Amino acid sequence: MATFDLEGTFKTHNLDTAPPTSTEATEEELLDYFKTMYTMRRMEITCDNEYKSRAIRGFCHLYDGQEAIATGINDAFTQEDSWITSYRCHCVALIRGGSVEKVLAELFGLQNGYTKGKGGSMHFYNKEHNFYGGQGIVGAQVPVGVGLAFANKYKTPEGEHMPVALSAYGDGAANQGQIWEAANMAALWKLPAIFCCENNSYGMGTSVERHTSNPDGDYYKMGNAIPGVKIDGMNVLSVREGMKFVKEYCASGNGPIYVEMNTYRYHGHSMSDPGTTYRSRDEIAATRSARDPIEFVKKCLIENNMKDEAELKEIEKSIRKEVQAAAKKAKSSPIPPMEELYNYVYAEDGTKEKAEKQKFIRMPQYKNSVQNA
Ligand SMILES: Cc1ncc(C[n+]2csc(CCOP(=O)(O)OP(=O)(O)O)c2C)c(N)n1
Ligand SMILES: [Mg+2]
Repeated sequence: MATFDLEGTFKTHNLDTAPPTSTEATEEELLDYFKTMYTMRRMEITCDNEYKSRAIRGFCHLYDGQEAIATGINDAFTQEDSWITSYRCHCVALIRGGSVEKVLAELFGLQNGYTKGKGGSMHFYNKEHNFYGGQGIVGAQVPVGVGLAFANKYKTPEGEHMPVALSAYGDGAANQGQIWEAANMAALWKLPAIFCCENNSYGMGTSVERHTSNPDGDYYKMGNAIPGVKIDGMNVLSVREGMKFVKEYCASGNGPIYVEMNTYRYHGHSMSDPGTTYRSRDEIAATRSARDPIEFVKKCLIENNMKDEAELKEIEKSIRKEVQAAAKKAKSSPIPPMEELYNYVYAEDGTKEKAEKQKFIRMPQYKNSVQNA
């Protein structure tokens, strides 16, 4: 066990209390964060390679650089808490009941995938772990997340702690009207809703300096009357402690809260963006060397004599092998059968797994469309 200083890693808005200025973490916890984040990193790098070899097609948005956010939130949450995010969702899918094999099989469009090969990169979903995706439309997940917060409040007896509902969105999405409308409703009804902006400094190809009228961003203040917390999203311990604080605030009936995670994305916006036309290679390299979330945890382990450099290298080596093996196994999955097209389209009564058959499915060529008279 060691103590870690969190001074300066939080800012608050409209709050009388704040997350703690230090925390403790055990070797086991830190090692677990390191392994989780390194697995995420390798999984995303594998996606990059598989995309370039055309085994993965379509849209594909990678999360490398942002791993501490999903990891820290997950540690502060239980499976009862709801979580919904944007298209940049592979690593949340992994941590909410997934496996590298299931995530990659989904990206390959195969039957053993997380969503049986039908969702692809942007549409992961896992009801059992209260993970609701994965949305391709910028900002659209936020009102849905407020609906989840409504459900959590509705189902919890008055006065008891509620599960919270987190909607993650980007800095580019943050100025959308639908977020404000949803936040207003959440505040009026005191819903346990967390508006979590993952500020990675860029919208698609536009920096925060260009896309927001507030040059500092200050996304944690955007709820105006709604309180907010800014968290160092590259420090998994800050994310964990900040989100424990935020969760307690919302779960105990105080209403919604805004969170801004300060982070960075290493890859371009998606696989079709090299990511270097609107920012410099030096900026990316400088972030990697000064703020990398995985290097941060490694440093915590080494400086507290919990693990040495060589031991961590060995762990990295074995994770690389595991991810490679998972990719191989994912590729051996069968392709989804034609019938899979009809499943989960319309639910019969909300309880049955198998949905009713759709009467007509329009395929790209009309003559190939499917009739189910
Ligand atoms: C309503 C809508 N407008 C535009 C797009 C195209 N688009 C996809 S992602 C994106 C940028 C979003 O940036 P940000 O919210 O910062 O998220 P990040 O990709 O950085 O995680 C845009 C404009 C879309 N998918 N939906
Ligand atoms: Mg962004």
